[in-house]
Amino acid sequence: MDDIEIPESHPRYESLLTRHRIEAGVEAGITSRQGLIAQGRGEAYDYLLGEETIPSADDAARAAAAHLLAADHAVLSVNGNVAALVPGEIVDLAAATGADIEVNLFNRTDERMRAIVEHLQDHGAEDVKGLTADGRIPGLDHERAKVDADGIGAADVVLVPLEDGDRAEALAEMGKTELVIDLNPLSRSAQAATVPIVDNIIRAVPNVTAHARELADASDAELAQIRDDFDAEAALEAAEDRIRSGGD
Ligand code: PTJ
Repeated sequence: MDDIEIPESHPRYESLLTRHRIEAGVEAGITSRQGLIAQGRGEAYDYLLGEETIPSADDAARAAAAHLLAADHAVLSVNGNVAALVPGEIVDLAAATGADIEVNLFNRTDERMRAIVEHLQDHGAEDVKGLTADGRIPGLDHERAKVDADGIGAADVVLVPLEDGDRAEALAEMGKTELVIDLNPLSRSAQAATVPIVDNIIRAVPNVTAHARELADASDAELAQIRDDFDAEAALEAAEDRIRSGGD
């Protein structure tokens, strides 16, 4: 999945690169065809947000880093879009926070599960969970309910990027702290999150990693303060305002 040559000076560089990665993900059997549609939805919001990390999303990324560092057992959930867009960046975030990585798919097939696990391993992941699937999320009747009992099943903090709303709600009902990355502040997953990061995953994951590295030596009290200071409702409102006003 080599990236094509797009000059960085191109005004739509990031968007073209993203589209190419999703397209290549579909060709490699990693991303579902529905992933193309999901990308289109996300891109429309990104355009309205100004295709940059807005200040409230940066605050959310810092709060997410604090949650990941303070967790007993954090897991980063990876689907077909996440694997195509930010495979190496997810491995870096796992290394910076001590989190596990688990593949969890809406359109789950054994082939896609294995292709994604291998793709992540090619990007440096050592242990990728998701294939055992010996746990279930209560209240969900689709494939996303299948989790590893010692992975998402046992996690206290879960990062769920580009998720559909019902698993996000079910995880929240299980009492897990949910960190969501979604460009749509009105999506059910963003609304259910303890920490909604309204940003493109391409920018958000490296940003959470940068915050985690910066907070690596922070005390428990400092991490707790950052978590407590974050206001999810205010962050969602700030993102919606930005989308509606189309600027600052
Ligand atoms: O790989 P699978 O089988 O697990 O399927 C994954 C998709 C993403 C296809 C599946 O979960 C799905 O259909 O998702 P939805 O319901 O389309 O929701 C995807 C959400 O991700 C939407 O709210 C989009 O706004 C958001 N989104 C899309 N692209 C990005 C994004 N958020 C951040 N960064 C993006 N690049």
